[in-house]
Amino acid sequence: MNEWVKEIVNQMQLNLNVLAPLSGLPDGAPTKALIENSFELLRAEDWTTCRRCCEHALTICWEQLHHGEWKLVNVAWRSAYEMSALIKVMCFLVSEELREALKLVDLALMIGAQTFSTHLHQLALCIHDLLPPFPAPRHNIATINDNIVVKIQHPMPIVDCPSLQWFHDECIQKEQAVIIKHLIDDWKAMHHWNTATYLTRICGWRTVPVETGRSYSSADVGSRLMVLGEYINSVFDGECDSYLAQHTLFDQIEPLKSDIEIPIYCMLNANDDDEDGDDIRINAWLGPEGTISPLHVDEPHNILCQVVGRKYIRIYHRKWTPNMYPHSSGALSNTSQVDAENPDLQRFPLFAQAEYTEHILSPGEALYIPPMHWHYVRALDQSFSVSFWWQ
Ligand SMILES: O=C(O)CCC(=O)C(=O)O
Repeated sequence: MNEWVKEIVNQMQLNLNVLAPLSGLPDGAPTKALIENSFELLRAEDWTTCRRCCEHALTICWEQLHHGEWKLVNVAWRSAYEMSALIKVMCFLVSEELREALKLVDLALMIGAQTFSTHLHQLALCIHDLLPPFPAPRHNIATINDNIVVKIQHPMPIVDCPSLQWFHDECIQKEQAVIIKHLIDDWKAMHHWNTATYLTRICGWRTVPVETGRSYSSADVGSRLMVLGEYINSVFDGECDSYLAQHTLFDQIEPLKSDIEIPIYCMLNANDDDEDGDDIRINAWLGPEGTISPLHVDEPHNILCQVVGRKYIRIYHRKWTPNMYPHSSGALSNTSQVDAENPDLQRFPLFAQAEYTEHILSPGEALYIPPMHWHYVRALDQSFSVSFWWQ
């Protein structure tokens, strides 16, 4: 293990601009000096002092990153967090604290500035391999609730993997939500993601954020970090009360990314400079039966692919926005106050006039949602979906 540490320290040293991203830190902030010191102490193999020094830097960065709006945070704090975390990971490795090291690698991947993501991904893979197999749940296969029957009155159009031209003309241009069959038949995920042991073998010891509460717009919403294997086991065992929702899991856990493929349709209308698909945001949605994503809109185009379990979905065209009663506050201004399946028509009378289409999205199906179209989603089973957002 010390060999890896040496190798990574050498790589960091070789990267001459390593400290350059930190130049954006405010003048007088002690963080840059703390990180420089930690790096010197790391090279000198003075692990105890190094650890104290980078912990101090990490605490300062964490505080800076957790006040105010995330998108307004100075990116130099994310670089500083990533750098201090990487140094502390080295200290953990030297003392063989593997789980602590892996958790910090994950935090750095999630909130760092991605200057060292190659190192972090490599570390995550190696550390995960060194840890013992993740304990298996009682139920290895995802459960389908045969007893749930939802009557569909306003079906969505369904197409069978159309040509790019057809998709462009009929869906993108005409802003038509549509169910696409056979788009994801070849994904490895279709064969593997309904077993807990497969998922935990690849990423059981990783750390992820999960949402708690009835839905993200309810008063009891919260979030916490969880070991992914514990989360997966709680879902498969039917004991889960949270939702791994809208998380860029595949940027964090690379081995899972090779189980999916970016749908070809995401090329259409995409930014012309985006040859490698970097501007496509891929989100994971993994959770128990009953998760609810309240009626809301997103700005990007979206293809929501269903891998495991079924979801009841409703779509309202964006022309119905005046009937949707969005929340007035900033973060929820894209979300309706109306409970789509049980609307309070006394409070929200115009909602009754809005027309919708609906579908039970089943494994292997994908749904195209045009920009700013209202969508409501309720999981009927334990479920794993992947969404692709592009502008
Ligand atoms: O699957 C869900 O719960 C919500 C999906 C969604 O809202 C989206 O992909 O934008």
